[in-house]
This record gives sequence, structure tokens and C-alpha cells, in this order.
Amino acid sequence: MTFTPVELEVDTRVEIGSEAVAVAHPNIALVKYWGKRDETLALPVTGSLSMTLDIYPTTTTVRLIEGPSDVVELNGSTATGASYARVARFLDLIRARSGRSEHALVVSANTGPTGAGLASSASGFAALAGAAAAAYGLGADARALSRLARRGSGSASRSIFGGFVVWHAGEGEGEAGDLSSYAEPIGGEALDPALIVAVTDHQEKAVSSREAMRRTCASSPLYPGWAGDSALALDEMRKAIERRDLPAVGEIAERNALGMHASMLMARPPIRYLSPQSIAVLDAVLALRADGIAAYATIDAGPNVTVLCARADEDRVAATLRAVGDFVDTRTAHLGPGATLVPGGDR
Ligand code: 2P0
Repeated sequence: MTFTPVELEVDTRVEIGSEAVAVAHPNIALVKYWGKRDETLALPVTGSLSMTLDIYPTTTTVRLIEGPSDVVELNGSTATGASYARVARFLDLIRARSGRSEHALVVSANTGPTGAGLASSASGFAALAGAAAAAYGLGADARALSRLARRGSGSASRSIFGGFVVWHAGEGEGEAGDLSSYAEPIGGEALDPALIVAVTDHQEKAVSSREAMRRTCASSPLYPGWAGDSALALDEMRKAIERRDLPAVGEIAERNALGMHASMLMARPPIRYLSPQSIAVLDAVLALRADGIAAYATIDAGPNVTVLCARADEDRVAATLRAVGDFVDTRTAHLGPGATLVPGGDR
């Protein structure tokens, strides 16, 4: 991390033209975040645990500008509507913390599919938090930055860090909840697995994960059971990573993801992200295991399936997933780095 180890100290020398560039990578949760206990502060119901990837980085530049409003460019297009409002609201938070009123030009480019359940909002808001904090002169240490990123998108709190990362649910409400709900790295890099991302669909999903988790919490009778089980899964997962037990890590992750999807299927109205193509990939994972390969699936809020396996098996697993059909593209990922500021921005 290249962020200064000072919690939210404001550098008052910032002026129009002040600019910072940050890079962040997506993460895939092995124990999922699904549901908030406080929407405004983005406090989760459960703790979660993820692996930051070394593919699909997002690069974001924030520059302070003169002008009546923020200007946001995402993947080469000027953002409007809900995606503009989400970035502008996040910048309002940074302005309130830094005591500044300047608007900003935000230019952000994702290298992975956006909004397709492949954690684009995690890398996006982690990079935005890093670049905006630096451009506005907000010296934030990594934990404070993780809490800030959480306000943009829950899973972004985890992408501030590399490797295996736990995001603590935190305790209490209001300020106590805000201060105690942050992510931190947990080590365990000796496990060093591969994650094969099986992309079956690049489309933006019909129901956002934000809306889907809201509906699941509010109406699914399966949700409390999943959330209670998730707390136990988190403890078991940490131990399994520590003892480098890939089959245990995989079994816990697969069960936790399938349980999350089961809880959504019983929401009113139901939410179903799994497509026939996702099921075909899940079948291929079962067939690999029947052949003695330790391969385990996890699925986020979309139809794409990610498969955890040992590095020694990654080529065979990727080839097996591609053989499922022409609709499957694979990318192989490993443990990746935390968010960093790019030298050369003037901050
Ligand atoms: C996760 N997901 O743990 C879970 C699993 C998707 C499925 O975090 O509302 O974009 O912005 O806090 O972080 C996706 O949700 O939601 C997500 P908000 P976010 O990775």
C-alpha cells in the first residue's frame, strides 16, 4: 500500500487541478456478503472473506475541477443517471470529510465485464476511493480507506487489500458500526490457488445486486438460515486457508454460494441469476471432482461461475470448462495485489 498511515488527516494545500490515479483489482468472495443491516452506512449483516484477483484491474483518475458539477467518464462514455449519481454521492462523502467543495473529473476504465456479476463495482469503488481521497488531500490509512470504499460498494472494502481478505461485519449501529466494519488481509498466501473465471454472459444483469440483496433480506424465509450459517462458514474458512486445505476451502465456498442463491430463489418476487449455462458449468465441476480433481464453484450475483482449484490443475480445469460449450470463455486468475496509487499523479 502506498497510502499514508494517517487516519483522515486533511492536506489543505490541495487546489484546482490536483490529481491522483489509483488502480484496484476485483475480488471474489469465498464466503459471501449478501445483505445490509444499514443501507446508508453500508453495514453488512454478515462478515465475508474474499480473494483479490490479479486480472481485470480498474484504473481511475480523479482531478479537482472548476465547474458546477462532477463529470464522470466510465469506460469512455460520459456517465448519466444512476451510475453518475452513485459516483457523485461518493464524492460528496469525500468532500464532507475533507471540508472541500470543488467538483471533480473522474475518468475510470474497467478491463473486465461491467455489472455482470464479476465484481466490477469492487475494483471500481476501491480505485475511486483511493484516487479521490488522494486528490482531495484526505490522508487515509488502508483501514480508513476500506471503510470509505465500503460506502461506495460493500465488496469494494475488500479490494483495498491484496490476497485473502476478511471484511468484518462490525458491531453496533451508527458510528460504532462504521468504525468497526472494515476489511483486512488475513495472510494464508501459501495456499496460492487458481480461480478460473468461466464467463458465460457479458451482459449487465437485470436486477442489481443491491436490489437483490435488499429483497432477499426483506422477504426470503431462507435468508436468516443462510446468514447464521455464514458466520460459522467464515470461521471454518479461515482455519482451512491457514492449514492450506484446498478441498475444505472449496467445499465451504461452494456451499455458501449455493445457499446464497437458494435464499434468493425464495425471495418475493424470486431472483434467479443462474442460467442454463451456469448449471452446465456446475455440472462440469461435479464431473471434474468425480474424476479426482479438487475443483469447486462459486457464483456471484450473475450467471458467471468461478472455479477454485490447485495451480497444478488450472489448465485441465479451464479446458474442461471451455469444452462445456462455445458460450464459455475462461480467464485464469491468482491472488492479486491491493489498491495502489500510481506514481506520477501529482499527489
Ligand atoms: C460478494 N456480492 O461478497 C457478494 C456476493 C455479490 C454476490 O458484494 O450494494 O456490489 O454496492 O454494497 O458490493 C455485490 O454487491 O453491493 C457483492 P453494494 P456490491 O462479493
